[in-house]
Amino acid sequence: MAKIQFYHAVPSRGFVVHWLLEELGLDYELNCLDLEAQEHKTPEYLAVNPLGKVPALVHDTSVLTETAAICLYLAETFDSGRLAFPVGHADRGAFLRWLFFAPVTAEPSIIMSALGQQGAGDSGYQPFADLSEVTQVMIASLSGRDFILGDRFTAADVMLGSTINWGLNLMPVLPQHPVLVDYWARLAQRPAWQVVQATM
Ligand SMILES: N[C@@H](CCC(=O)N[C@@H](CS)C(=O)NCC(=O)O)C(=O)O
Repeated sequence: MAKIQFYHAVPSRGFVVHWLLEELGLDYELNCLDLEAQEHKTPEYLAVNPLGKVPALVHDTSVLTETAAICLYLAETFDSGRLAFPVGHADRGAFLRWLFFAPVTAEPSIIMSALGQQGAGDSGYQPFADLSEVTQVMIASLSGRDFILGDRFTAADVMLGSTINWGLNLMPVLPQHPVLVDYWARLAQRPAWQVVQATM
């Protein structure tokens, strides 16, 4: 079986996938692209991701882009019983909800806010919520629990925690609310994250 090929760049959302690869203890080939040098726009890389964006992952016959899709694929393929909830499990719906909430709803909200931009405004077409609403939902959902699904760490925490770290520390538009700060502090202690952090 061919080694997993992971296409990454520093800094980028590739950190999320890198973290999960380390959590899973997988053997993978790290292809770190230099975005400044436009290595993500070469014909070789565009054959992997025609959008020329990272992260991407190739495993056997599967070519994946989209951070959350890669996380779901890795967690389910390599350790469904630990970092993901399998089909039929009572918590699978909540797991999927939070795995996708991070990149689909929280991340655009954080970016738009950091750039001082309005989305589609009150048109009803904006596919994500305002930052204040997103923040309230995350605080309410994380209150009184160690991880987003309770006491069990999963790939949803890798995705959501990375987004919260981004909004607290890298593009700091989220409030330094103790629930968010403590959640990220808890996640940042994980040995797998520390491996990734050492590459930053
Ligand atoms: N929706 C994609 C977004 C990927 C993305 O925008 N990646 C950025 C780095 S964080 C990128 O490759 N930017 C380089 C470019 O667009 O030229 C995902 O979730 O993986």
